[in-house]
Amino acid sequence: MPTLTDEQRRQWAVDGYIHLKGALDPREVALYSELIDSIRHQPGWEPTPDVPRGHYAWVERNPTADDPNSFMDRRDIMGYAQPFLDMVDRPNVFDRILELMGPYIVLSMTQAIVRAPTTEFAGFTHTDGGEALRRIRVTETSKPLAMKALYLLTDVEGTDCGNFTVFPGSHLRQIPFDCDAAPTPHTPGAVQLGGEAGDCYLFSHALWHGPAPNHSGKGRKTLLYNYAQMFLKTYDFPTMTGVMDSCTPRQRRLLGDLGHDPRPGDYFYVPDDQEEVIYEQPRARQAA
Ligand SMILES: O=C(O)CCC(=O)C(=O)O
Repeated sequence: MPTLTDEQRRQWAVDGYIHLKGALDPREVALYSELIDSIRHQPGWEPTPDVPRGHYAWVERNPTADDPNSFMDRRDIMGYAQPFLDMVDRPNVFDRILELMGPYIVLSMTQAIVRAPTTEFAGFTHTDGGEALRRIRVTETSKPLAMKALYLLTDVEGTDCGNFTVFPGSHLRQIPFDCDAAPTPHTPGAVQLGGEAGDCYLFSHALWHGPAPNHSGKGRKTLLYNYAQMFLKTYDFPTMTGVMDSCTPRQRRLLGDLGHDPRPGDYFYVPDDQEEVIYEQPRARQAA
């Protein structure tokens, strides 16, 4: 069953992202926001000065954990609380992801980010997936290699408020750059998106995007769930631990459990029951 409107399909193809309004209700926004505040006090993976850009190190607690508006970038969040796991295949968003990506996918990473209000952060933009994936661009009729769902947990009004910033169409047309001169949230063509707490943006890995500076006076909170075609290596698998027992069969599959011991061919050729598991349908044999 199609879950995207014609306009959303157009926006995905032409702009490389879709804005879903009201994906979370106010009660959920409050719940996830409080959970983000609480995980700051617990150990986990965060960027630290001693690891290269894009890498994460184990920290015992966020350095400014007592200030919920301060910067945090925590990875692999599913183990902290069941609601983070529930979000993996949340129907009103995951249905759309399935429509865009098809059923042969895995969950590649989870992340909670707070962009602190500060004059010291200029924002940045990038494509996802590091140095190699940036050089690979699919056509507009192709399924995406990877994509993210970004959930806003705070309202973002105006510009330079930590806005999620995009260069519409850049998923199809590479922006020429060198490492010293990547486009910024103020480069011509950048669009600093506004939105309300509870909205979700779906965007392609190949879209130039990133956070704008935040001069709003309050922290901008987001949750991110990244999905990839199964044959791609995932960001978080080596650290995804301890949650399998709380998962539904579909969530287990999305976390990389193929239902058998590892063997050559895994992830490139999918298990026979992949579509039944991912679409949560009864197996054809059982139904017959
Ligand atoms: O908006 C943000 O804070 C960063 C989101 C982002 O750049 C990403 O998910 O790659």
